[in-house]
Amino acid sequence: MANFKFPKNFLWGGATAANQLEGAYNEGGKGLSIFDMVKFVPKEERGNDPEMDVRSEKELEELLSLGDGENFPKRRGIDFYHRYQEDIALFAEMGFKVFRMSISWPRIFPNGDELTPNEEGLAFYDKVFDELQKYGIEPLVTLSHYEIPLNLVQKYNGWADRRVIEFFVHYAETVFNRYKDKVKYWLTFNEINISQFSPYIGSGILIDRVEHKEQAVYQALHHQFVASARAVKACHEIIPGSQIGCMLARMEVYPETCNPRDVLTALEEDQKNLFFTDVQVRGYYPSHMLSYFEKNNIQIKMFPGDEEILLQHPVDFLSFSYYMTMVASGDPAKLKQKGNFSSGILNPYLETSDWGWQIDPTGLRITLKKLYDRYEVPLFIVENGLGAYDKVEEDGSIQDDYRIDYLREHIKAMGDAIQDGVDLIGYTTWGCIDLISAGTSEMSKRYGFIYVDQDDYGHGTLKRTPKKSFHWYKDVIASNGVNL
Ligand code: P53
Repeated sequence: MANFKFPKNFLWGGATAANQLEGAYNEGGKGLSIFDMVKFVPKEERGNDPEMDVRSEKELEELLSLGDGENFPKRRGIDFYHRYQEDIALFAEMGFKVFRMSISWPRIFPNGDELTPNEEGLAFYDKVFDELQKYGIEPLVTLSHYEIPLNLVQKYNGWADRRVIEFFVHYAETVFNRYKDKVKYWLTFNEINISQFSPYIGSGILIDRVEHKEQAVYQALHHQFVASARAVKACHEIIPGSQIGCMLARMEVYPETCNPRDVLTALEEDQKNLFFTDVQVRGYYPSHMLSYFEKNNIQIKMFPGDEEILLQHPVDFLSFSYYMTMVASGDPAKLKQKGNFSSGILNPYLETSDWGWQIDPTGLRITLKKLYDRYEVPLFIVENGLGAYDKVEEDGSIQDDYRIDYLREHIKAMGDAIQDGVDLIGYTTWGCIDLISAGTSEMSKRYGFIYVDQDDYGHGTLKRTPKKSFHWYKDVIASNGVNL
């Protein structure tokens, strides 16, 4: 028996995103999204840069001319669009209390800037929410999970243009009104900090169109902060009793040594990561960031009323993804390497996943304590898990003990943090059913409790098979975190 207790109404479940799951990218009147344009690049051919970026008009035009003969895995996802009933039945069998998903913005507004929504898109999510309701599963819905309508990129350079705020708020109000009786839990932007790494995925910016990259990214983020606060306001007005949160890719940073220079660098990297939640939870720009802007010649253009809206409409809870921790050094010779977020410096105390992500359950406890100390609002872990290669045995089973080990240790760390006094309201593991990787577009980087028969090139029957971890997680939920 574990020596900790999860709260009675703890929200256990799993997490997904439309762009990695639904497929049917051109069905039901859906417009193109930014991730529909990202091609699969085999591992051997990948450079050091994140592969998910599209940088220029020219690159985009080339991709548009390729057509479906090329390999665009996010266009096909795992066909949840046609198989949602079967998939939700499996989530229900595991006992999910909550299911995190996103609405694909271009399913509702194919071009992003029109006034009238696409009824077929709205009707699809009605069916999904009704199906969840049938089993008593609460939806937790992300408004924007890397699904910016492509037209907004082409016409406005994405969030760099202030007009996009109005389009987003109109989209948010449309779905709040439509689903007000079905959805209580919402998130505004998934991993809002990702723009620091990929301006295209986070903010829909083609970087060759701007002169000063950081300036454009932080201006776009300002627009996103304002849009997020306005969505919070609208959500509370339209859906009484609703709860809406922000979402951060949490990057806990350790100093490489106790050399104060390393400690200072780690602190500064941490501040840069927490800047986002500082704005969205506290409601104003932190002074450390204003000073960073000044030092780097970045001027944020604010309109009258922006500061008020941020201050008056902070989020109800803070949600985050947690996969790994980083190590920072103050030694300029050890500059952080680029590429899929993994910092260049290895932590000798930690093991690494097949994708170089450093596995750190204790880091989750540290992060929970730190976030709660800083903000004192409810926390929600909306992504965590192990991307791994799975092997189908001759008898058809998948023995994913490595995944169970990973999740068990992280759940223990959550239990410890709760005992330490942290207010944690839920936990949704990432990719509860195998789906397309955000970072690499691989199908073979699997996170799920449910195996999906499909390879990186789209071959396979798409058959769903519960893995060993499926039965394990079912017991975790049934025992409210006691049987691990
Ligand atoms: P994949 C990088 C680092 C941490 C989280 O990622 C990240 C990324 C982007 O690759 O994104 C989140 O699929 C994201 C999900 C994504 C998941 O982490 O690259 O919110 O959409 O699938 C895992 O292994």
